[in-house]
Amino acid sequence: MRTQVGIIGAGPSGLLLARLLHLQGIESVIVERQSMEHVLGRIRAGVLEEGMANLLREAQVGERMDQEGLPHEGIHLAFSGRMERIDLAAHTGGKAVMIYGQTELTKDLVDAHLAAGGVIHYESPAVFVEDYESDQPRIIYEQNGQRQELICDFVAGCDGYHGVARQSVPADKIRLFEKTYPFGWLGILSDVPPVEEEIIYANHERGFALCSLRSHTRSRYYVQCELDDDVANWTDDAFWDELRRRLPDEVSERVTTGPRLEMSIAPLRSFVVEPLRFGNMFLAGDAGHIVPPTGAKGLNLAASDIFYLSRALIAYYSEKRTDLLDRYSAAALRRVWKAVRFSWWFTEMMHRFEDDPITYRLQIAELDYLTGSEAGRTVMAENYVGLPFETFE
Ligand code: FAS
Ligand code: PHB
Repeated sequence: MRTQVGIIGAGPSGLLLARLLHLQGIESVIVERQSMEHVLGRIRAGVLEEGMANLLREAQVGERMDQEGLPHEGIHLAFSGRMERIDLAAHTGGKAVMIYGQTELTKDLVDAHLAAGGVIHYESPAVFVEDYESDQPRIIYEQNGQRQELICDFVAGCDGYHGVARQSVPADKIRLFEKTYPFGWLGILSDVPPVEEEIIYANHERGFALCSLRSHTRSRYYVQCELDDDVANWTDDAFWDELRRRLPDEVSERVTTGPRLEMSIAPLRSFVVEPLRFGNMFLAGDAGHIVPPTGAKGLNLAASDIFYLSRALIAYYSEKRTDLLDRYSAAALRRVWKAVRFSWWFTEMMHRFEDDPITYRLQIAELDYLTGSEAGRTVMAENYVGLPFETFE
């Protein structure tokens, strides 16, 4: 089989790229390891920066988000028994974030792409990318137990942290930067009204907690947990009790509890690949970088990668330009590293580090300074709403 752009992975990165290319008449084929049900069953991100929201509108899949999504102009930082609101809009000239689940936007992208005749091969894992340095790179994948070959002009590795695109590159041609954290996040999804209209990030001596939401009737909460913890160790009541212990009293007493729809543990890591281009193969999204979810940046970095990569491929097919393809990796990584830094800084400031009492005092001092300073609030706000995409045309 042959196509213009072969895409590995039908997560947000791969689907958004396929959609943006399709609207410009550029053909693509997506191969996805999992079933559609498995991909659509993932409970992940919930906070969209304006850049992502605008790309979804450009991809003509923003309608349900604009109807059902919740624009948020502030977040709360809870520490030392108190709550401080960061007015995102006031400190960024009116910017906000959109609360709309990754599950939902993935559904919107799949529905639109398939309705437009897009080709997505589910349960068809890529096993290797061959000849990515040539002008006819090939994705070797399996379908119904048979080896298949997809010949392309370009390959987009949108296959996440565990994907094969990156693993098709020899170790001496690629640099990996990784930092792991000694804790994870235990998350619950429950059909209960959120405790607060806006997101709360809580630093507590018992550990970090996060109060988020998917709608006015569906909440998403997290508590920091040990890396070797297990969901089986937690009853719903145990989760709610621990969450409430980590929140200021005036918040804790307002928490509405209920049964889990889902409970899972996510590890925290920072991970960056350099470069993001190898001949005619490009890495985008989690295939190229992972950030701890503290800053809500992971999905939003996939958006900026796809912003740059879609424009580069469109410029190639419409004007035979290769300059944007040449600029992709550096442009994407400049924004990635700034988001990795912010996510690292926010994670270090909000989480409990074992037996290190001075760190807790330093964290409280930083939070007290940051929320007491216009400059500090601006730093938090402009990073949280998302740094701008650079001009790329
Ligand atoms: P994805 O991992 O979503 O998609 C990659 C796809 O490639 C998958 O469908 C996979 O099955 C497929 N694939 C892998 N190997 C393959 C192969 N060999 N062949 C074919 N297909 C293959 N980000 C935020 O911004 N905010 C958050 O709040 C947030 N919370 C998160 C919570 C959790 C538990 C996790 C795990 C992540 C969270 N993230 C969050 C980050 C997350 O949303 C990612 O950034 C986002 O899914 C990135 O999208 P993709 O790059 O498409 O990667
Ligand atoms: C979520 O709603 O899942 C969420 C919100 C903010 C974060 C991380 C996750 O920083």
